[in-house]
Amino acid sequence: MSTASKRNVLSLIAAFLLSPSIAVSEPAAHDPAHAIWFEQPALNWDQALPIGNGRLGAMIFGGIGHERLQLNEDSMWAGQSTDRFNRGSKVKLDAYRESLFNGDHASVEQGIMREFSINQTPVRSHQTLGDLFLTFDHAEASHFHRALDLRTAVASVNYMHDGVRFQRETFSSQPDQILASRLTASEPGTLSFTLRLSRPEDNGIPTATTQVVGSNTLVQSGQVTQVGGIDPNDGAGVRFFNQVTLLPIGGVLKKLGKNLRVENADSVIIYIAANTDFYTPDYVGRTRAQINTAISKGWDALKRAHIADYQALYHRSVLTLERTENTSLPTDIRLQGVQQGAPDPAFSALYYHYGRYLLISSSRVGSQPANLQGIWNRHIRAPWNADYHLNINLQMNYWPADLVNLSELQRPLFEFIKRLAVRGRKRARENFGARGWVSPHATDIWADVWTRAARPYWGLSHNSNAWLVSHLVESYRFSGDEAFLRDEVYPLLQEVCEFYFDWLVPHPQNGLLVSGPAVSPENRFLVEEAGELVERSTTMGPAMDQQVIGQLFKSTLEVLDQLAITNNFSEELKHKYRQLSPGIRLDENGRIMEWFYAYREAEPGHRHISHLYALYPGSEIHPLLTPEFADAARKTIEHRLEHGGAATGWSRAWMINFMARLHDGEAAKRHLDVLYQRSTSSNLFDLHPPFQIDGNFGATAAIVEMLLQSHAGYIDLLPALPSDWASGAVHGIKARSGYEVDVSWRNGQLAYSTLRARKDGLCRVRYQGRELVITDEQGREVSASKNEYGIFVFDARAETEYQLTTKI
Ligand code: FUC
Repeated sequence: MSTASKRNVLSLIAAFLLSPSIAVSEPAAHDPAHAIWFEQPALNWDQALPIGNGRLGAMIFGGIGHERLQLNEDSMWAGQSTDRFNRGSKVKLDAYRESLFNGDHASVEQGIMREFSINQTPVRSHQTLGDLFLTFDHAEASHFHRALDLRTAVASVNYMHDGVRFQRETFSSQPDQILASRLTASEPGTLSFTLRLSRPEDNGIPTATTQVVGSNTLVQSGQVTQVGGIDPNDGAGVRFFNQVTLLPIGGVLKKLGKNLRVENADSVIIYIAANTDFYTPDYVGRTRAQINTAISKGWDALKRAHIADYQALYHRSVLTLERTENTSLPTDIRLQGVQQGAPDPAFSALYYHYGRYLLISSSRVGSQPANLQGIWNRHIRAPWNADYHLNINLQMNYWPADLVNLSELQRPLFEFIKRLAVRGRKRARENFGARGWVSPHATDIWADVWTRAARPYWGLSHNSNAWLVSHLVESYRFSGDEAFLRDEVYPLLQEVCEFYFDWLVPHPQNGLLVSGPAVSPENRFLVEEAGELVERSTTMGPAMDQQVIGQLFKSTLEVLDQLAITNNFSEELKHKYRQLSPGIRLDENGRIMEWFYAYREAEPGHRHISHLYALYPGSEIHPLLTPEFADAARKTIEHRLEHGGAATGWSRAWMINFMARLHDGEAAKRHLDVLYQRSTSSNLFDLHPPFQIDGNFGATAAIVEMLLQSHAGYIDLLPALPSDWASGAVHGIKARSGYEVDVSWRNGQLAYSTLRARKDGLCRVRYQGRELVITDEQGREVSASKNEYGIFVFDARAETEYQLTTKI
């Protein structure tokens, strides 16, 4: 007997001893709030089911004759970390500013990207790891069922063929960094299939080599390429290694060329591990070790550890909404019902749980931030390269993290921001003659900060540094963690403020500080040049820049106050904040101006609604505290919508948040319904189209914003509850200042709310201006005062739970 076949026999014996008989049964009925399920296989990728551990993921098709596991690893990127430069300088910037103040857009737009952008080298693409295909001997089935159980993060396929019940279960384990799949059959010796590993070509060029190793392993290795870049060295990316090991019980294993064949097995376990040299030079050794550890732990222990790890995050929050007869239908039919207007409030609970599932599965401590497709990308050259777009998309991915009690999943974002800052300092100094650091409108895993854009309307947006650091500030507001504030948040904030101290220039009209040359992300206006209307984008002081910078300055002043810091920086900050030109200015129609000047809009229904940053995710516009701005925001939205605005999935998700922030629950729900109708595939992925995950996350955040808000210095209970959600409950969401909150309501009215305080402090809470009774854990009424806005204020103690009800 050869050593390989001896090993094979030993592993079969070991596997048999470890797992006696495996019961294969009919799938249990799903809890419709926590499962996505179908009665047929996925015909295309948008119907397949995603699993992931933050780094390693798969889309599972659940085919009968052919099963496809489209695999992903989050560091599969083309390109490499290279230092770049361009010809931009502060002198040139100042000249462009001068031209723009004089209304000369043409010369600026002709020159600026040549000097400030490396437009020949595109942002590189995240890429698929490849596909694992299983070809079975049978192609027909009855009683077919495939599902993703959101409570366990296990995807399953279950069907009958020829009197035998077949079942497959697959999960991606975070603790063991492995994908594990188990195939079982109700009759011994009935499992036969061929296993093939492949990877798509890059413009006709093979991208990986596959081989059979020993009797039960397939490996695939290569280096990511991206053919088509101007610079031939630019494409070469990470080196990768992917190992698939089979452990059958019963039956025989055969090598078929580059494939493996299992014949007449009782059950088969497949372990898949993959790594790249992005994380470790020993990516091959790490992969082998992960497979070996999995084999020695065994299926049951791996699955238990996976579920325990996952549930520690998933079980933190639950949303319950009313069920109807549609609720228990398979997800695709249920979605069709929702799209046609059938009542199914609980569908939004499923969407909420799925959003949390997707975040847990695509962003974990130690992984890369979720990209435009999370980690699920089937392409070599993905739409928008599945990159990190910093002019809203990456930020939107993390909108729900704190709200839904998954704060630590933002760690990859924070680490990424720190990496951007490293090169960003060099660029700020060299190109902008500024202190601090700057980041571009889009980047990739290499955290390059060099603008790569041919046109200014998308490339010339530099406020991402301020927008990104606002995520750290917000996270502090939720946790109240002062060490995080002092050690991580404050240094980043200070540097970004310093960048703007040097970047802002006085507007000749009034001497107030404006940002520029800048754009309102991706939008354009019309100006007259030589008697003709021409589309331009570059200007001075667009509203969004002014709002983002204003919010940055204001937050930093609060942080300085909190940390009791007074120094030259704080003095400079106060001075600049006073001098800053306001970001919210109204035009003659009472709408918020998108630009400093009253330009004619080229696309009044544009998907970016950047001048409403101050409404969401910012917090400067509020129906109660700044009603005149809220009114202007509403008019701005109406104008956008009248011209076809919010047409992409992510833009619609933003719209739901706007409506929630305007306390208009009916409109928020209407837009949520439109998102389900126009921008949701049957696996509930958000569609730009194509698939882009930001809309899933944006809408998940919006669902919380409808039920609870805390951005205006107080906890607002049920601020935008739609009549469709007459009764329901949400458990375990978070409010700023360290509160965990449950809210329950009946017939559109608050039933009760529970607040768990993490630290001592004044708690401010409001419910529609109505009288609230607040009791402590002993049921004693807590004395509270009520202010002019109907906000109740009481002294909350750390680690204490308070019950709030309305006075009858
Ligand atoms: C922004 C949007 C596009 C797209 C891209 C990834 O630039 O304007 O619609 O979502 O990001």
